[in-house]
Amino acid sequence: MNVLKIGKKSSSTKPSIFLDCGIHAREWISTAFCQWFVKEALSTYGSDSEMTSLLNQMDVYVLPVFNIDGYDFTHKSNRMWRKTRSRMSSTSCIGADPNRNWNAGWCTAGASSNPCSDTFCGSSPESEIEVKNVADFIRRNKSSIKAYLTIHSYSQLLLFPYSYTFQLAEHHSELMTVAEGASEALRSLHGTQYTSGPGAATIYPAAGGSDDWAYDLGVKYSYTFELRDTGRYGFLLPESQIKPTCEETMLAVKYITSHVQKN
Ligand code: ING
Ligand code: ZN
Repeated sequence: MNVLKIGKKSSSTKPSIFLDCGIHAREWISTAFCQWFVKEALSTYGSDSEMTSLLNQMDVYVLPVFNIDGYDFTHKSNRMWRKTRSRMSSTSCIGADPNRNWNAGWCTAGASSNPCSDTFCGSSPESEIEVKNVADFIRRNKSSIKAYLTIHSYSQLLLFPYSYTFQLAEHHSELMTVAEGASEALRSLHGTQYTSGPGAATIYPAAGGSDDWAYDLGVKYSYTFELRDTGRYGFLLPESQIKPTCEETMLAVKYITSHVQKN
């Protein structure tokens, strides 16, 4: 797995933001967004004041493809694959859901203990090597990481903790205010409407998700994006929508990073 660190070089550790794409194999617009983000960062540093200030003050860790084996499988065998491609000796079913495998209310809601299910939570928290690697990375850099952003599709939602419980997060009102500002920024470009809220109440209860785990570790600004669309094309978002989706999502991401920088 490769993670990029983007930011102005510094002799001391800068505060940082962690961004991942492609936790789920079939959500191709997600991996497209990380690629777009890197291009924008490199091509607008020095000309765009918001990007310049962000990369001067902070580092952005970009994990462009989280679920590498699953992503490869969607190109070669099954376009609708979601999970990892790990094997267990006890079953012929393959893979676990990398967004049900984190140690956050693990396997208590909206997840399955059946290895053949698309929402299989895995044999234990962090049983999936991809999840273990990213969790280790975030734990190791915990003191610098101020925000965790993870990109999924589809449904046009901006979600934040919690998904494993209906309880409101300690920073619920700030997380909600920032999410609504980000959604408004996103909508300003092409009119795409997003709904903001805690995962459990906004999409469905689901334990073992990465945003809940990062938040409980102490990363306050922890958000899950569900990009376009709302179901017409779903995971098979047409090529013509890649650019507008990435452009509008950039505005929301920049809104959040600006807020994080100020806090
Ligand atoms: N949706 C997410 C999923 O993993 C989610 C929703 C977000 C669940 C945050 C848990 C935590 O099911 C998609 N489309 O993957
Ligand atoms: Zn997903």
